[in-house]
Amino acid sequence: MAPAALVIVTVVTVVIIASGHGGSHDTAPAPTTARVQPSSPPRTAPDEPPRPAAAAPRPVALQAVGTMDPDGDGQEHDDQAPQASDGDPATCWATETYSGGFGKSGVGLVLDAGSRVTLASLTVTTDTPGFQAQIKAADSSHSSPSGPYTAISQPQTASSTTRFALKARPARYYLLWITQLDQVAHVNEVRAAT
Ligand SMILES: [Ca+2]
Repeated sequence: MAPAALVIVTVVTVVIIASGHGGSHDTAPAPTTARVQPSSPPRTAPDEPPRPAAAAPRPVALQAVGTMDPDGDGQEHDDQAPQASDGDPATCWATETYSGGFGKSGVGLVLDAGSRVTLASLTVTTDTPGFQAQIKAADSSHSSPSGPYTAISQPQTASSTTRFALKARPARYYLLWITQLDQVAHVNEVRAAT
């Protein structure tokens, strides 16, 4: 091949290569500019009804004012009763001591709320756990510390701190009714809440 022809072929080849690369940079697809939509609209607050303000527990002071011993002599360390509501966890009302077995349907501690109130819970603390007890309330129509009383909790075996859930029932007088014990039961403090 003549030198001139070789130059022409070379130039043409360079032009073809250059044009083959040309334009390749502007063929990228247009970027997607659409916003990503959430799959569902944002949640609004759940449709829960507002809680009534009265649902908040409110402490109710109880005064231990007496005892019940219907199967015995009618007394059960009555003078110690106030020590179950004196705010001092070290002092207590103690049942009498039953060394030969309990042998009674129960003995009780009478609690006075001061006025008729519907309690939701009553909590007992003791340094003699293991006795069985339940909570009773005086019939509304007979607002008397001597009852008659109706059970408003399930019986429970007392721990150091025992919370009794109560059936809603307005009453002024409540009874911690102890139905089983090992020789003696102490009630160091009682407290209640609506
Ligand atoms: Ca006490």
